[in-house]
Amino acid sequence: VTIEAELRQALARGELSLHWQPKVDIATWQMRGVEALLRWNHPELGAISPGEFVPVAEKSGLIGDMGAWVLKEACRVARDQLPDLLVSVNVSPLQLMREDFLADVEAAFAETGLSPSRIEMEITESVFMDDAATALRNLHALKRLGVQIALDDFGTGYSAFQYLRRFPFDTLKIDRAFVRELLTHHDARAIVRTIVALANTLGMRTVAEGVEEPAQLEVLRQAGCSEIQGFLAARPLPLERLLALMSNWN
Ligand code: G
Ligand code: G
Ligand code: MN
Ligand code: NA
Repeated sequence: VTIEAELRQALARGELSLHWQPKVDIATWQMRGVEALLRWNHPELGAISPGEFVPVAEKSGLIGDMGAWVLKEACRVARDQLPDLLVSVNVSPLQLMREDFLADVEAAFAETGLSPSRIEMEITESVFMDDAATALRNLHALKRLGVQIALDDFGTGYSAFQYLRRFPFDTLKIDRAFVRELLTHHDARAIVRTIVALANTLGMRTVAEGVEEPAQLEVLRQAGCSEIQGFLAARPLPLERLLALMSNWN
């Protein structure tokens, strides 16, 4: 049996779940939001990482149904359990380009009654590589609905400042590759400072990913970064553990 066939059944069998990782305001240490991260617990193979199965879902077209499930689940949790947090979901470029994408998004909001402004979609800059016109059309449609849009993994891949001019992203997520080298490499520190200054000038929130050490936090604070996400604040957690963490956060 292929991983693709297994994945097709996983959705139906309820083997997929979401973990939640907090985003924390650097100035106040308040929790501002959470990122939903997909997990697959296979009955025999155990945990399979999204880095492995998301590409399979993309190739097989299953990304449409999988993404729709993630969004609906995130909307339900945002509505019922996380009323004060912005809830972020990852949207793959291939998912965003699908013909049924906008209908699925509208259905999730209609069925849950959640305001679209409660949801942020994290999209990587590779979305502009194949069919930039369709990508832009769908991004603008999301924005008109009131969904917030984050540019994920910024600074890696085919990164170009040009992308920041093509669409008014609400949030810029600084890739953890830069954060990892923040204390050891002057160039990483200079790049992060410049990215944050640019984002602030353009009116975008900045979220630094992969923050593990207090000293990294301090550099980010001095750079003017607004939020961090990373093991220093919290790991991605099952919902019950996130709620427990929230109940004695501050
Ligand atoms: O949580 P983890 O570090 O294992 O995530 C690995 C990668 O999988 C990350 O790049 C993350 O963006 C991606 N990912 C996690 N959840 C989802 C999801 O629901 N949809 C998509 N398309 N990608 C996801
Ligand atoms: O590509 P994306 O940013 O969506 O991926 C998020 C992934 O980063 C999650 O799979 C999560 O497990 C991982 N992650 C989150 N915080 C940290 C951290 O502080 N250190 C490391 N090494 N990984 C992290
Ligand atoms: Mn992400
Ligand atoms: Na990211």
